[in-house]
Amino acid sequence: MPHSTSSLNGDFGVVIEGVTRQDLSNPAFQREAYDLWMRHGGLLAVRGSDLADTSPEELVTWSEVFGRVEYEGMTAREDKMVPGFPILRIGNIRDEAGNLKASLARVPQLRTDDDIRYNPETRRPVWHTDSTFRKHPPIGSVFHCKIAPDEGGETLFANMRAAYTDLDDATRARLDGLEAVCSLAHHDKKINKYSPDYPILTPEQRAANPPNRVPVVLKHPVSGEPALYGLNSSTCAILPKGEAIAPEVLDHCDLEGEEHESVQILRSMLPRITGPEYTVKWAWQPGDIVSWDNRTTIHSATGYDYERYSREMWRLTLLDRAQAQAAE
Ligand SMILES: O=C(O)CCC(=O)C(=O)O
Ligand SMILES: [Fe+2]
Repeated sequence: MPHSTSSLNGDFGVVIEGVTRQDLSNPAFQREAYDLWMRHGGLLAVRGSDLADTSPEELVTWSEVFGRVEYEGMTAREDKMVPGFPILRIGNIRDEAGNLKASLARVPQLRTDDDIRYNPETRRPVWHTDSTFRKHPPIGSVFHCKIAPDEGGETLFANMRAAYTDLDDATRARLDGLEAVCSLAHHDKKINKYSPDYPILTPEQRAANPPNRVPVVLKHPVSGEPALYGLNSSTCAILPKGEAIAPEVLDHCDLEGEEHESVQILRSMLPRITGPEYTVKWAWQPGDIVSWDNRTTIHSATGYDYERYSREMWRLTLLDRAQAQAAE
């Protein structure tokens, strides 16, 4: 079957259909896919009738097209990984003993497409950039569907390049000078508040994970294009670039702290930048593989009926190849 390619929302997001497992390791197809990914704002889906049987090896090979696959941290979550591979299972599947075999975070289901837009009252959907609290945040992810619920469980994506470009000159100039302060302690505490069995950091872990600063407007290292960046549950304050963190602001980044009011600069923009002109709702079919770029997109999970349906996703994390080499 020949491939057919279609855009998802204007020039944001693209899907290639009629893809086979063999295509995933074909260098010409890989080049075409990488090029499409770059030209469509860092959101690419592939779909095809035999992709549900994609092996872990094939998925790793495919993921390497977009970045360096991360192997770190595998042992910490061994029971939730595909054995022997850097692949995290996400969903609600269990083994015979009833133990969860995947990482599960319950979120409300979308009632209508109007719920895609961020709601400041409920603070849902939880639109975010992944892991900005890390010294070298991941550049993206590859997400593969093994089992899809009959309804719900979609993943939402928003176009942060267009969201930035569409701002007025004064706002762009203001944001260009800012940094987001992102703290793992703040992140874990926030999750612990609604999922009390989620562990908070020990004093040693807090010392080993000081807050990280990321630009609010990130220049993509390959395309050179700017995009809004730094929205994460770990974002505890927004500061002018290079400005020292005052002790009272630092308190907001620790275990007991609410996020500092400065985060409103970003948060107040969310309803607008998650409106229909910027977003894609990806409804999963088994076999689908989506690659996203954290430097140009934000995303959010949506819920499903966790008692009634099963969902199993395989997730790989992508690191910057240049950075990985520099660190070695
Ligand atoms: O489960 C999803 O749809 C998205 C989960 C997510 O945010 C992630 O894997 O980074
Ligand atoms: Fe995420």
